[in-house]
Parts: sequence; structure tokens; C-alpha cells
Amino acid sequence: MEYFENNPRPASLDSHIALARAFIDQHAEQNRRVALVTSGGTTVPLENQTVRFIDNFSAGTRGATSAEYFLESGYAVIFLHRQFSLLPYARHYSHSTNCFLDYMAFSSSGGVVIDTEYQHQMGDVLAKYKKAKHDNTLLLLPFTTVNEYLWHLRDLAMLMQPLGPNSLFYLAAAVSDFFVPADRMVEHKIQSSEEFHSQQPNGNSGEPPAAHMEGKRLIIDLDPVPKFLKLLVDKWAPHSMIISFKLETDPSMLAEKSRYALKKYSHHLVIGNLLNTRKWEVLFVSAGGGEKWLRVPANRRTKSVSGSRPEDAGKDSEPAVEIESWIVPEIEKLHTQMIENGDPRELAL
Ligand code: PAZ
Repeated sequence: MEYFENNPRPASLDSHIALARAFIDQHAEQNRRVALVTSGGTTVPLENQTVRFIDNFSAGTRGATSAEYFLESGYAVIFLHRQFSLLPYARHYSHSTNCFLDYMAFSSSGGVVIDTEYQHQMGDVLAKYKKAKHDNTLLLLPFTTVNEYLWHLRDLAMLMQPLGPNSLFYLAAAVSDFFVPADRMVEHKIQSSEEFHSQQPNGNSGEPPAAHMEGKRLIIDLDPVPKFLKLLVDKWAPHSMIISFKLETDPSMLAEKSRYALKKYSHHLVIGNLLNTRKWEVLFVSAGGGEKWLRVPANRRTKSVSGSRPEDAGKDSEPAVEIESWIVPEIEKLHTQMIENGDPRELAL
């Protein structure tokens, strides 16, 4: 694919692939299913020596939470995530409203301990975390830019090919649809001051750099990111189960756009979600033509903590039921059907 000829191979890729190879070999030997879970947002740098970049909202909640439920369902998980976004298990204590220090207290002897109020809850999380470490079932691989994401996805998918239908792709990352190609990227920080505009050379292509100043205005002219999902389905992972997410903000478009994505890419499942309600409702659109909503009932959409309001559900507040605890078992069921009955791309919901 032309993209990979024209955009640089990330420096971290070789070491990540070596880790992934050992991980995949171990789990292939143990005949364990392997899920590649992508999570968090990708950045689009405007300069090679990056000061400015375009980003998106994703915190990695969907990916990190789902990864925990895949692990609980017996999968080994390659967690391809945006650096510094939420991680499985650690996510419970890393959010700004959930600072880990709030869970700690001084003991009578002056040492630091977990506050008795949280011992039980933290013990549960710790036990699962320790098990994943002991069994070596969770591999954390970070990316930052959309270019790093695409290279990793391609190379990991090809590495997972020998797993055949025992492999699964759960594409929850919020991947930019637009980017600055390497040959239209300026090297140095874009100068906002008109006196210094001429000091920035053009990109290598002869075209103006994708991000440049015109007078006092910053002009950003982005290329479309190539349709990597088609390549993943047809070439990089033809025997895997592939699940993508579709994010919309307009409720009237969600079902249609999800169906459109499934038809266009011919994979197994699209999970549609809306920005404001994504923590408590999702739409499954499957290859068999089946569609169904998973919805957390209204009375379980917020935890009963002081200060959390029902109208905030799906925004900053945390639901009492994690919808991923319903999504992942549904997927596991579909995956089992696919492994046992072959891959007709007509999985009944
Ligand atoms: O990371 P998060 O939990 O805040 O958000 C999850 C999500 C909305 C990014 C994910 O569910 C999703 O829809 N990902 C795909 C986005 C898209 O490219 O359409």
C-alpha cells in the first residue's frame, strides 16, 4: 500500500513487534484466543518536530474497560493504546476524579495503607491485575500519532495471522480520518509571526506544506487517511473476527452509518454509539443483518454517589453498570459461533 511507502516506519515498531511475537507464540501454544483491542485517540502532528497537533476527545474508557472483560472471558489481550490514556485495571484509580491518593490512608503506626473503606473493591481489581500479570495475558503497546497507529495495526495483524479464527480485532480507538502526509509536513514549529514566515521551507512535494501561515491565519489542509479497515479485512487479517466501532453525534444517522460501514468493509460487526450516550447504549449491527440495542436501564446509568446527576449519565459520570460487561460476552458468543461453525459472515444475534 502506497501509504506505507510514503510515511515513516515508527521507531518503536521493531521492539513492539518483538514483544508481540513472543506474546502471540505463547498464547498460540496454549490455544488461547487473542484479542487486539485498540483504544484512545490518535494525534495528527502538524510539524515533524511536533509542537502543535490535532487530537480528539477519546480517553480510552471503552478500550480499557473492554480489555478487562476480554481478559475475564479468557482472552489474551494486546492493548494497542494511545500513550497516557486509560489502562486496564489502573483506570479505576487514574481518573482525575478518582485519584489513587484518595484511596490511601495512614495506619496507626504512620505507614501508608489502603483506606479500609476501599480494601474490598481495590482487592478485587488487584487480584485481576495480578492474575493477568502472572499469566502474561495482557500486552500494553502505546502509540501517539495516527501514523504510528496504522503501522502497528498492519504489522500486528500480519503477525496474528497464524492464529486464524482464534484472533479477534476490537477497534475502539478513535482514529483520525485526516492527516498530514510526510511529504507535506514542515520540519520546524510553524511561526505565527509574519516577520518569520519565509524562514519555513516547503515540504518535499513542491506543494505548500499542509499547515502553513497565510497572513495571520493558520491554514490546515489535510489528506484523507486511507481506508485501512478494508485492507485489514481483506488482506492483513482475512481469517480473524473483526469488530469496528462507529461514533456519531446525530442520533438519526447512527443506524444508517453503522449499516453502511458493515456493507462497505464486509467485516463481522459494527458497534454504533453516540458521543453523549456511549456509556449506556450501543447498537450492534451484525453481518447476518441482525441489529439490536444494548441499553443499560435508566435506573442503573449512574452510581449513587453524591453530586452525580442522571442527566450527566454518559458524560463525566460513571454508570453503575459498565456496558462493556454486556458487550464483551455478546462478542465472545459470536466469536465462539464463528470458530465452531465457520465464518459465513452471517452470525445470528
Ligand atoms: O475512549 P472513550 O471511551 O472516551 O470513547 C470510546 C469511543 C467513542 C471512541 C469508541 O466507542 C468508538 O466509537 N470508537 C470509534 C470511533 C470512530 O472512529 O468512529
